[in-house]
Amino acid sequence: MLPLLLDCDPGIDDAVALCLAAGCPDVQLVGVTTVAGNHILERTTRNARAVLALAGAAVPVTAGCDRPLLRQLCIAPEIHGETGLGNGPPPVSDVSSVPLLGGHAANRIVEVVRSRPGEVTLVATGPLTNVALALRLDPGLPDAVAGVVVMGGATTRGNTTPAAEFNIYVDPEAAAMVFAAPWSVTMVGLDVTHQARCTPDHQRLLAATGPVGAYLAGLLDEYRSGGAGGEDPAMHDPVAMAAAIRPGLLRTEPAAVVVETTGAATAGMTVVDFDAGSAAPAGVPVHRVGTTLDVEGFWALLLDAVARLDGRPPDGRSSDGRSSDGRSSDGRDQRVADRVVERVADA
Ligand SMILES: [Ca+2]
Repeated sequence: MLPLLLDCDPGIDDAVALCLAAGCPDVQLVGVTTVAGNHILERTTRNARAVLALAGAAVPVTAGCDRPLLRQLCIAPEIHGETGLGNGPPPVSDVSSVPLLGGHAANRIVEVVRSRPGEVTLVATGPLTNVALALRLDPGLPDAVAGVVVMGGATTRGNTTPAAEFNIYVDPEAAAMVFAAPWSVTMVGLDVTHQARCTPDHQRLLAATGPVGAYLAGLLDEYRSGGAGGEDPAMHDPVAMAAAIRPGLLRTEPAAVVVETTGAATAGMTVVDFDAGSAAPAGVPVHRVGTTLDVEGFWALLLDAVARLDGRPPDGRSSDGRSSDGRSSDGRDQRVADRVVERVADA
């Protein structure tokens, strides 16, 4: 079992990442911490608990920073909806099955990692405020984690400004601290997450698994019509989660990464130096920057995890070959489903 701690700001794609972790049989989700980002902290915390409740995962949640280290918070309701999970009702109204711990997320990160030295993988899918504070609290944290995977940044172009991706843009100072720390971050940036687009076929397969998949498919409809402007939405946070669970899905290259904090037009830009990756000067951490994703392997992992949460076989079909909503799959669905089954069988 892979012990995994998720720091997140749900957020539609965070919700999918949470379900991926909760449904993956070889992952032990040992904690969830929340940060302000896609929405205000109160919302991201409530949303995390609601998604975990939907998934039937009573993983304790700890709230963290309600604003970036130095800057004003900016949130993204135009992309993630009025509630941070679209504009509709929450997936469950009673979140009491998912405990909300007292204390601060930064302390919780240190506590969980230190409780199992060398074992816990930290995945961050929001602004890096909590993680930066955890590094300040415990400078030895890099030696105590098994790995750290960050959804953030880009090697080419941003999505919030021409230079910056949202998570890094919201709190560039925190991100700069995280990338300057003496650990090797697996950076899952836009260059990789844009390779995993959620097509209508994928959405139909998700919807067919049962209530959890149907809820996520509905959220992805809002993602598609909102921030994605009608295009197939990129699965940012789930790709980072998948890279933590199955590192082989992500091809990476070593690189030095500096986060721009002072540029008038470039604050939050991740300046990725691949040339320095193999010969970085002493004291400059070498990170693993994602370049290519095994897209079909990613979808196989995600659909299998959600199907497990819904108590369904991975392809969403019951034994009579019909989809779980009673309709026969059309040809395209069938082909995607067959590939998913093959991939799951290979895994
Ligand atoms: Ca997020």
